[in-house]
Amino acid sequence: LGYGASSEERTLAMIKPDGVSGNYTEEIKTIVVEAGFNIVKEMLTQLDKETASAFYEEHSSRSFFPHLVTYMTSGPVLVMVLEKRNAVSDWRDLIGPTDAEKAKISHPHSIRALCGKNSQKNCVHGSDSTSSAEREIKFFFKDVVSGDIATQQHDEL
Ligand code: RTP
Ligand code: MG
Repeated sequence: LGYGASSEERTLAMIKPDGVSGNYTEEIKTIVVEAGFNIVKEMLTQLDKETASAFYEEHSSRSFFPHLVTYMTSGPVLVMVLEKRNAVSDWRDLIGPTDAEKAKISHPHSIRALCGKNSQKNCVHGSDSTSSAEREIKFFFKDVVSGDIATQQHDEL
């Protein structure tokens, strides 16, 4: 594939506070690279309430939302932009279902089975669609777009 190949896709991945504090970062990054993803960007950061609430705003009316914000602000997270063909759906497949307890049974080789605990503490995030990926990548990395590299360089001129 050539420079700026349009078949490459990007997604937003995050190692959540339980994943970082549980020392799963290196193991997860090894899985990421062995699955063929290129880690385009990464950032270790502590989310505040406003940022976590804005990131998950689609869930703001759900009963679990306050717990989600408390969880996501409980410690540092590692945010990554991952790139490969079919990055969005391949990363969702690799992390497994939302409920880590169920993942341990139905998807025992998934990342959530490895380091998640339950339906809330599930150690990793993945964009659920290409449009979510575009929004979430811009949310954390204003200088990275999900389009090809040539377009980015053009925009930066
Ligand atoms: P994510 O957005 O973090 O990748 O997770 P997801 O798509 O698999 O699940 P989603 O429905 O988007 O939920 C976002 C996060 O909210 C927490 N959650 N808690 N019943 C509960 O207590 C509950 N349900 C969801 C989880 O941390 C989930 O990943
Ligand atoms: Mg989601």
